[in-house]
Amino acid sequence: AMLGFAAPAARAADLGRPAATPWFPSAKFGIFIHWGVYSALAWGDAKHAAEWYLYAMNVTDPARGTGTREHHLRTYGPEVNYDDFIPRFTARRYDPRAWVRLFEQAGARYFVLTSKHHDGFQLFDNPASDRNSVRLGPRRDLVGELFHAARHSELKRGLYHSLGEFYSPALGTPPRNPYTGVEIPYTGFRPVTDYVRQYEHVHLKTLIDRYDPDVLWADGQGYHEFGGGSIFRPKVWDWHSDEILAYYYRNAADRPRPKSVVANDRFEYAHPDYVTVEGDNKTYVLRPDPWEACLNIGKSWGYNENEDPAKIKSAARLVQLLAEVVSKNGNMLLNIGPREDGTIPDWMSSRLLEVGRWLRINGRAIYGSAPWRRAMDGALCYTRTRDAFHLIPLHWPGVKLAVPGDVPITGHARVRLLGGHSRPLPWTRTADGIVIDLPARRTDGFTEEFPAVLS
Ligand code: FUL
Repeated sequence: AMLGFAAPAARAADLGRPAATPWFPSAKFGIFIHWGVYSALAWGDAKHAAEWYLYAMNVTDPARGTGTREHHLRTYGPEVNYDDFIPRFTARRYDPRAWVRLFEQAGARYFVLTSKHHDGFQLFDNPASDRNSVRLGPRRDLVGELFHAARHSELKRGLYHSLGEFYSPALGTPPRNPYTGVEIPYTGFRPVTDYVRQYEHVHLKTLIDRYDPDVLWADGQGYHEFGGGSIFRPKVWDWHSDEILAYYYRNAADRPRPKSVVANDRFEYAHPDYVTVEGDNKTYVLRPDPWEACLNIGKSWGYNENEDPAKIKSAARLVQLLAEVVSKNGNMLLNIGPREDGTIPDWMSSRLLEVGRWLRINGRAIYGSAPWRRAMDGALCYTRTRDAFHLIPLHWPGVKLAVPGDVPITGHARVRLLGGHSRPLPWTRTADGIVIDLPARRTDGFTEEFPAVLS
């Protein structure tokens, strides 16, 4: 017989991942930040979020949405190019300490800032390109300042980095004036012959060396040929991400106290640390492995003055989504889009503070929790922690909460409502399950639309 001895699959795949306690699956809630030159244009159309402005202004096919193209022509005229807005991205009132305080008050355990989006503008200096916020526009290291401000906080620090770019001479798709088709400079660009190794890898290695991120959130991996008016062309690019990820993990492992770091699933590397599920109206499913729902308060990731107020989610809705995602073993990465000057609109920060207020009372059922055998029944979610089982009705159920008979409430179990009302609630077993008597009114200070937690 053959004595085959195959190395376990995980060995080949682990790329030297550090042996440190993973923080990511317990963190549950993070803040995503989309900020860049597009924040100065601050405009999205029905089909394009604001951070896609550079692309959207080039769209000529009405079926794909020419709203931004028309808006630009109307507002600025055909001579003004996207890069003319680099000086209007000022970060003038950027207060990274205030951002960190806000994220902490929101109850977030990590953040992920765009170090570069698809427009190719970097929020940090690097040897591969001058198209960045240190050389141009704000003339500040926007990444470094936020990481520095958070250095003593509990927040884990992450970076979103788009591998591909809409238009780049290095990709054979230089930018053109959308209205004349004439080729225009790609401000700050320095010619390279190998986009992946001389440019993208230099960015990522610089980010790892200089900022030591806890999360690397790649994106734009399939968008390397945005140009010529067509996107999502067949993939022709190899990002050699295994090299970068090995470098990233080694950086986290080779130190007196190795730390756990994660990379998302958009590196085109076969063994991501977690899977991302993006956008609204997604059907979330309970998954055994770490995953993350990223979503927006409104519709656009980048700041959009044209945001439809009817599409802005309430704080209660955001908490409902958080509870659902967590009951399904996921994290929620909730996005904000600061203005070009670094201020965060009130309608964003007020919602974050509401989520934080809810988490201060109910976080016991969220942070560090694990899913139960079912995520939810109807509008009732479940989580469990080491010594408690948690029921999370997505909104106030009224005077009685009916619960299926198989939930682990047995014997002399005591059920308490978190927030203000500490007495155990009477419950009885009926033919169909369990019925818990609730106080006549909510005592946790939230309106009926908010989830409640019974532990
Ligand atoms: C997508 C991007 O195209 C969006 O602009 C946004 O950054 C979202 C989180 O990821 O792939």
